[in-house]
Amino acid sequence: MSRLLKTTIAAGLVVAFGATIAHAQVTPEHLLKYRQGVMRAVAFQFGPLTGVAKGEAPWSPAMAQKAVNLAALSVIAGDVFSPASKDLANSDAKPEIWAKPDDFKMKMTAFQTETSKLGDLAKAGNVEAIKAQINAVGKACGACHDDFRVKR
Ligand code: ASC
Repeated sequence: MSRLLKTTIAAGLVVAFGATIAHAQVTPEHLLKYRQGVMRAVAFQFGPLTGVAKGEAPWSPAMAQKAVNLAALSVIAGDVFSPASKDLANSDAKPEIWAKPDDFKMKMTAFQTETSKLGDLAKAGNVEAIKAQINAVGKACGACHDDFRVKR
């Protein structure tokens, strides 16, 4: 296949796919799945890290990757509570998220700040400092859940 043809096909795919996304209707159900998927991804990074903090699992390159992933996911977590998603059924998100946006933003920002610190520490590799920071992240998770997630 010629290079020009390949480029043309690739450009066509980009246009077609882009148009699909642009025109796809984002339903409340999509927003809920997005939110729950992102929060689940957060939990699947953080869960194993809590094992390190408790001394039940060794620090490792895979754990360092989870810490870095978590820092990136925390940024995305800031994008999954848009007002367009506030009236979803079957959600553990409390209405206070949208009724007290400044409080919520403060807690979300704290979560992002703590995970960012953890990501930086993970790259540096001081395990005692990492363990302490994993606990700091857990506190930030819990502080937000206390006020803004339905108890379960
Ligand atoms: C987790 C998880 C949470 C937090 C929270 C920390 O692993 O799923 O929701 O930690 O329990 O306080």
